[in-house]
Amino acid sequence: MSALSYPMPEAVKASARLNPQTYAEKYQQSIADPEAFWAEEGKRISWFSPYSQVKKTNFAPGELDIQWYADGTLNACYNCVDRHLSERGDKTAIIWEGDEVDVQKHITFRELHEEVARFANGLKKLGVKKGDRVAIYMPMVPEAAYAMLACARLGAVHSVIFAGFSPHAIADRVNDCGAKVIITSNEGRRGGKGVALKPNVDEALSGDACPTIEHVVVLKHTDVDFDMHAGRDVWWHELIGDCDADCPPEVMQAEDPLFILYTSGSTGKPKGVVHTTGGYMVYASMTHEYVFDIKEDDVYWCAADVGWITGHSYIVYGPLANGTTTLMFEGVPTYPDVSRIGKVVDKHQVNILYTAPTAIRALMAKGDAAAKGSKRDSLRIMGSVGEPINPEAWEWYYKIIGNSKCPIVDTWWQTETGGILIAPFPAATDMKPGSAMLPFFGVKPALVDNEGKKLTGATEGNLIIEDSWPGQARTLWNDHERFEQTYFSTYKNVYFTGDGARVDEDGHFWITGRVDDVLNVSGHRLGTAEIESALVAHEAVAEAAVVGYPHDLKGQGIYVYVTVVDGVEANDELRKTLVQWVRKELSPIATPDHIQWAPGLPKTRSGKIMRRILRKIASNEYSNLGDTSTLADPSVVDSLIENRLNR
Ligand code: 6R9
Repeated sequence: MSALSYPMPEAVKASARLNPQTYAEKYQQSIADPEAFWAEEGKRISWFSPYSQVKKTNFAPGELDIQWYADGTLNACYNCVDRHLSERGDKTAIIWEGDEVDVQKHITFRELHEEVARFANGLKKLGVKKGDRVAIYMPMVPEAAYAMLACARLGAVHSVIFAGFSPHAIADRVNDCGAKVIITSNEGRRGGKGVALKPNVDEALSGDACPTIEHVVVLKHTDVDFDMHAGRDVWWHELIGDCDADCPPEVMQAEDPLFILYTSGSTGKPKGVVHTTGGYMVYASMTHEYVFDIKEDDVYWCAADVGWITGHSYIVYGPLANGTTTLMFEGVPTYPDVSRIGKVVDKHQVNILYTAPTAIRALMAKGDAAAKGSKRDSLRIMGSVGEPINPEAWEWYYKIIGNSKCPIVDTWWQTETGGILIAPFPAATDMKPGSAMLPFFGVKPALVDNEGKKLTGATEGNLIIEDSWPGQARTLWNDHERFEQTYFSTYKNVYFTGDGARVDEDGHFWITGRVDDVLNVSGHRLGTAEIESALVAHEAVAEAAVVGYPHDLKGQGIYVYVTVVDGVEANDELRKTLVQWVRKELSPIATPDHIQWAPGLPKTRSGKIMRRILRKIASNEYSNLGDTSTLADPSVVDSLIENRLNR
C-alpha cells in the first residue's frame, strides 16, 4: 500500500541540516560503528572530566547492563544554564505565557542562572543533597523548570508528578521514591480557573501517609491562601530570601540518576522510570537539534506539560542544553477560545510548535476557528507526539495551522526512551500523514511476531529496538527486576516497546498503538489495572474491568465494566459517584466515559478476565468475538452485549 506522501517544503529543504543522502550516510555510520559515532556526538555536552568509555550495553538475559559515557563527569544544570552565560547571557531562555492572554514573562539565561542557583541554595538549607529525591508538583510556571534545574544542580534526583494527579497518586509516587521534599504551588491556573495544588499535597501527606517528606516548599503563584503547617511548610520566596546566586554545580558521574518519572504499565503499580545524566543529556540535546532543525534564533514552543517526559526532554533539558529559547504555556489551547494557539504563535513569533494529536483534534472539531485572528507565518516546523496522529488531523494541522508550508515531525517515543526514536527528520524524507517514518541515528527498530521471530519486508508486528541508545532508561526505581521483566524478557536480547507497528514497502514505520494493557487517552498513558484498582477500592464495587475503545477526540476512551457488591443498587447515582471516585482517587485524566453494570465478567475457566471480548463489546464489534470456547459461562457475554453503552 503506497500512502499519500507530501514533499518537505522547499524553504525547509533549503535551510535544513539534513537531506536524504546525509541522513542515510550518518545513519549508516551510527549503526556501523556506534562507539565512534557516539564518542563524537558526546562532545555536544560540556563535561567536567571527559569520558574514555562510550558504550557499555548488554540486553542479554541475566546480564542486562546499560551504561553510556560511564567515566565522564558533568552536571545537567550547568549544561542548560551556566555554559550559555558567556555567549547567550542576555538571550531569552524561557518565555512564559500565562493562562490569561496578557500575562507573560521573559527570562534570560543570566536570570535563569540566578533563579536556579538561589533556589538550589534554598533547597540546600532544607538539607537537600546529592542523591536525595525531591518531588515536584507544580503548575506550568517557570519555577517548575527552576525547581528541576536546581535539583540537577545539587545532584538531587527530581520526580515530577503531573499536577493533574490526585492525593493518592501523589502519596504513592512520593513513597515509592522516598522523597525528602515536595515542591508545589498554592494554585495553578488553567482555562481561567484556579486549580488548587497545595490542598492535594496536604491530603497526600495527611496523618503519616508520607513519612519521608520533611518539608513542603510552596510557591505563591496566585492570591489564594491555604494553611501552612508550621515547621513543615515553607514559602518559596521566604526560602530564597537570603540566598545568594552562587551555588557551584555538583560534579556528577554520567550514570548518576538525573530524574525519576512515573509512568503507567500493565500492572497497577506505576513504574518509576530512571534516567541518568550523561547519555540522557547527549540524546535529549541531539534529538532536539535534529528533529526540530533548531537554529540559534528560533523561538521554540513545546505545548506539553513538565509532568510528562515530553516536558522533561523537550521543554527543559533538550532546548536549554542547546541554548534555545523555550516557551512554557500555563493555559489550555481552548481558552479564552480556540484561536489561542495561533495568537500565542504570532505574539511570540514562534518558529517551532510541538503539540499532541488530542489538542489538534480538539481545535479541528471547531472548524477553522483556530486559525482566526492569527497568521502563524513565523512557523517553520511543527511536531506531533503522544499517540498516533490520524491522517485527517495531520492534514488539518498541516494546512490550517501550518499554512501548508511547515513539515510535521510525527515523533514516536516513550517515557522509557528518554528522547525521540522515530520521526520524519527535516529534510531527510518526504512525509506520509500518519507515519513516523525513520529511525534517529543509532536507533535500530525492527518488528517481531508473537514468538519473537524477526519480520522483514513490508509487514506488521511488535515493535522492538535491537540495540541501546544513550537516552534509554536504565532501570525502574528500586525494581530492577521489573525493569528487566517488562522490557527485556518478552523477546530476548532486545528492548520491547509495548507498541505494535507496520513497516511499508519503503521501509517507513507506522505506529499502530499499544499491544499491552496500557491505554492512551488524549495522549496520557494509563494502565487499565490502575483504574481497576481505584474502582475496587470503592465499597460498592466487587469487581471491575477497564478497556479502551476508539474515541473521536481522545483517541481512546475509557469503558468500565463494574460488578457491584451483593445488595447494592446499581443506578445512575452510583455511576456518578464512581466517576467522581476515580477522578479523586487517581486523576481527572482517568475519568470513565462509560460505566456498564456487569452482573458477571467473561472469564476463562482459570478465572482470567477475557479483555479481548470486553474490548470488542465496548467498540461495538461484538458480532465477531473470536474464540469464546474458553469462556466459563458464555451467557455472561450475551447479557453484556445486550446492555452495552457505546452504541
Ligand atoms: C513521548 C510519550 C508512550 C506511548 C508509546 C505509544 C504512544 C507516543 C507516538 C505514539 C504513535 C506517535 N505514542 N508518540 N504513538 N505515534 N508519534 O508520549 O511518552 O507518555 O510514555 O507514551 O505513547 O503508544 O508507547 P509516554
